[in-house]
Formats: sequence, structure tokens, C-alpha cells
Amino acid sequence: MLDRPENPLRPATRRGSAVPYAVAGVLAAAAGTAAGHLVAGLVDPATSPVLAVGSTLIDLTPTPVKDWAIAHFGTNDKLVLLTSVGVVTLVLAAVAGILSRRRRAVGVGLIVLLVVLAGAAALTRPTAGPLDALPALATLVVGIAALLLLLREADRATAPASTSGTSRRGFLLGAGGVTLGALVLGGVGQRLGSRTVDPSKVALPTPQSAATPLPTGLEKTVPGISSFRTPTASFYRVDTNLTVPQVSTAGWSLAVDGDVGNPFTLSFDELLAMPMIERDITMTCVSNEVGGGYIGAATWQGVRLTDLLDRAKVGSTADQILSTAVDGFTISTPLDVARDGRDAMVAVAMNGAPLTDVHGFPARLITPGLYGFVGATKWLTRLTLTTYAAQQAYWTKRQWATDAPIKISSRIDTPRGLQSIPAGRTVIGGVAWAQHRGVKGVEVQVDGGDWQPAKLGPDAGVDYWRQWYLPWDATSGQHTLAVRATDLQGQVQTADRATPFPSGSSGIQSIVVLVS
Ligand SMILES: Nc1nc2c(c(=O)[nH]1)N[C@H]1C(S)=C(S)[C@@H](COP(=O)(O)O)O[C@H]1N2
Ligand SMILES: [Mo]
Repeated sequence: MLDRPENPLRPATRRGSAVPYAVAGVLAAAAGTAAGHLVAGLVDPATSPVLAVGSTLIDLTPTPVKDWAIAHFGTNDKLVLLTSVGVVTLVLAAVAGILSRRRRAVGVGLIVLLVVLAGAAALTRPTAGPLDALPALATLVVGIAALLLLLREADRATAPASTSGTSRRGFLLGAGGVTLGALVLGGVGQRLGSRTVDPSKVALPTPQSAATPLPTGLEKTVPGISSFRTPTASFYRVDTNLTVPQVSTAGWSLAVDGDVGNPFTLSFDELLAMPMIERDITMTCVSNEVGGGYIGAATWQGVRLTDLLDRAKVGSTADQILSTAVDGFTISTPLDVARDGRDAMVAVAMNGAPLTDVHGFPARLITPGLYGFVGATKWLTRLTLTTYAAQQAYWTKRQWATDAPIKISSRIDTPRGLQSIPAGRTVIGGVAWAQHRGVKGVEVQVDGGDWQPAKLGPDAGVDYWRQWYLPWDATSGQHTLAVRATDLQGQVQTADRATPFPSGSSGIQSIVVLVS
């Protein structure tokens, strides 16, 4: 279409002639982004333009929108976000290309604006340093160079005089070259940026206070029930990070400071040299909906938080422990809760192995009984004793609760909602939790009838969940199953529904099964 003879008097209305300009914009953006990705691979993978913009959007997203995204996309929310940033960028780049056809400065200006936004995003991350501007600079230089080159070829290809294929070939060659360049730069950047730390090199000390061996769970006898201990590989993951921080133990340290008489900093080896405890603890995310999957149970090993606090000699004004991760993310833990005798710890191991990168290597906080966002800081690097009035953590600034004990709840694992099962004897089973208070009993209700007591699985302490099951003679038809738990103090799981925001969901899970 490009070399079709045209009416020289009306060049601007030729159909399709905007296409090379749109392509020029898109490819220039791709090449620039790829160059930025490469430089980010050398500096810090998280400063790659699309990632930096994505992280900034996560921080800026109002809580209701974030809740909606988590509810609709679940753990795909990050992929959806990055794809959206990419698509919007490419659409804007296409527009910039088309605008450049008439007013070069406008199109180029739009691209510059996009890069400036990406640069600003990278430079306003909590831990940003001057080097974090480099990916955006690379994006700018390569993006503008590619844009100007392709615009020149687009001009030639669409010029009224271009009736031969030569000029079109020039554009295609240019476009091909820029595409290839983008692929190479992006590919190398991806390789550089995906270097990972190797937690298996850490030699774990023997804990002074070991956990009692975990009893055998019901998973062998009740098919479909959650395993009593969640394997690390299937443990839920929740954090604000688009890329998993890769923290080497070599440069890592843990500082304890703020309102303390004796501030100190520990290297990783110094932390490992302290006495350690090992405990079975079930973690839950405040974003977990009733019946949801943001819960996992593991064995954790680490240094008692109170040992660190005692060594620092906490002052009299502090009411919270503000913990900071290597990327600047912060969590507040109420000081009185951390000191009430529960097994809060700076953990270095999960299920008998060093923490994995996604779960916070080399060290993280674990606070039994509190939702993760107020007690489970991953990639931990600082514990600051301060007040809620003086400093607010990430989620506190976003109006989430400061005091957030995990609510009593229970979940049906088997049968699954809307599952079709054959009539006859079957088993209803699942898990129930009331961390730090303990589960006394679980009851199941079939078709709105009486609450029937379920049988409980083994007990691994009040901070750990309980498996439960109830044999059931299923008759043909549609049935509604519900479950509720009671804690050791006799408090029954409420039927009152609450959303995860601001202090965790409540209500009773109810599922429908089809028996034939
Ligand atoms: N650094 C950091 N730590 C964090 C978070 C985070 O976003 N960044 N999220 C918290 C939340 S909301 C939860 S529920 C737990 C989840 O821990 P997991 O991913 O190991 O299951 O980590 C907590 N620690
Ligand atoms: Mo969470």
C-alpha cells in the first residue's frame, strides 16, 4: 500500500500512511524500554521502566481499587498490572508516532514525557539513589534515537515521490533492526536482572528450643484436605513487590534502633550465632476472604524478637516496632503484642530450610496471631522502636488497622464448591484456625440443619491450624455445606460478614455440592 501511486496534492489523506508512524512510535518505545531494562539489570532490576511505573502505581492505588484487583485477579494481579502498563505505554507511543508525522516536536515531546514519568517513578522509590536514574536515561537516549531514525524512514516511505519499493524497504529494514535491537537488549537485561541468591549456602544452626515433631496430619486419610504442614513451594505469597528482592547475606545487616538505650547492628552471621527457637505457626493474610487460600502453616526457626529488644534496651515512649524491608517497605507491630509472651521471631528458616527468596530471605519477622501485614516483614533489615504518632507503616498510611489479630475462621477443603460427587458415604473436611487462642471445636451444617461436631486432626499448639473432618452420607441432589469454628475460650466464629479491609474478613463459608 505504501508504494501505490498517490495523488500528490492530497498526501495526508492516503489510507494507511499513518501506520509507519505508529509503528515507529511503538518500536522506539520498545527499544527504549529494552535499553532501560538492560541498564536496570546492572543497577537494580526493580528500576526497569515498566517495573518502576508498576511499583509506583501499586503504591498510589487507593485501597478499594487494590482490594478489587486482588479479589478479581488474585495472584495474577501483578501480571495484569504490568501488562496494562505495557499496553498503555505502547498505545501512547503509537499516538506519539502518529503526532510526529506533522509536528515532530509534539510526538518526541510525548515520548520524552513518558520516559520522564518512568524516571520519576524509579527515583521516588523509598530506597532510590542517583544510580536509579540510569535506566531512564538509557531509555531516553535509545528511545529518541530509534524514534528519529524510524520517523525519517517513515517520511521517506510515505513521501509522495516514493513510488519505488526502495524507501519502503528502508523503513522495513529500520523497523527490523530496531526490533532486533530491542529483543537483544531486553533479553540480555532479563538475564542480568534474573540473577538469584542461593539460600541453600546458608548453614542453619541447631535451634536451642526445637519444635516438638509435627504429628502426622489427616492428608493421607482424608483426600483433598490441606496438608497439616504447607510445603514451602505451595505456601501463599503476598507482597507489594513486582520483582522478588534478591538479598545477599554478605551485604545484609539487621539494625535495631529508635527509642532504645543500646542501638546495634548485626551481620547475618551474628544473627545466626544468637540462640534460636523453632515453632509451628500458621500465617494468614488480612486479604484472605472467607474460605480463601491466603493461609499457610509452616515450621519457622529464628531469633526471639524479645531477645533482640532486650539487648537494645527499649525506652519508655515506644508503642510500636516499625520494621523495614530492604526495599523501604514498612510494617508496624504493636510493641505490647510483641512482648506479651508469644513466639515472635526474626526467622531465618522455614520448614527446615533457609527462607526462600519469595518468603523473605535472608530474614523476616514472624508474629504468631497477627495478620502478615502487621507482623511478618520479609527481607527485613531494620527494627525501629517508635510511636504510631511519630511514624506510620505502609498499610497504616493506607488506613488499614494497626491492631490486627487474626480472626477465628474455618474452611472447607473437600468437597469443593460446585463439585459433583457420587451419592453415598463421603467425607467433608478442611482446616480451622484461631491463632494464639487455639481451636476447641469445629462444626458442620448440612442444608441449614443442626450444627454437627466435626472430628479434629492432631494438635500442634494454639498458633497452628487444626484439620477437621466429618463423615457424611450424601444423598442425591443439591446440598449446602457450611463450617464454623470455636476457639478455646468458647468464642464461636461469627456469621456476620466483614470485608478484608480494614482488619480482616469474617463470616461463615458456605458451599454448594451436587450429589448424583
Ligand atoms: N517486605 C515485605 N514484607 C511483607 C509484605 C510486603 O509487601 N513486603 N507483605 C506482608 C503480608 S501482607 C503478608 S500476608 C505476608 C505474606 O508472607 P508470605 O508471602 O511469605 O506468605 O508478608 C508480609 N511481609
Ligand atoms: Mo497480607
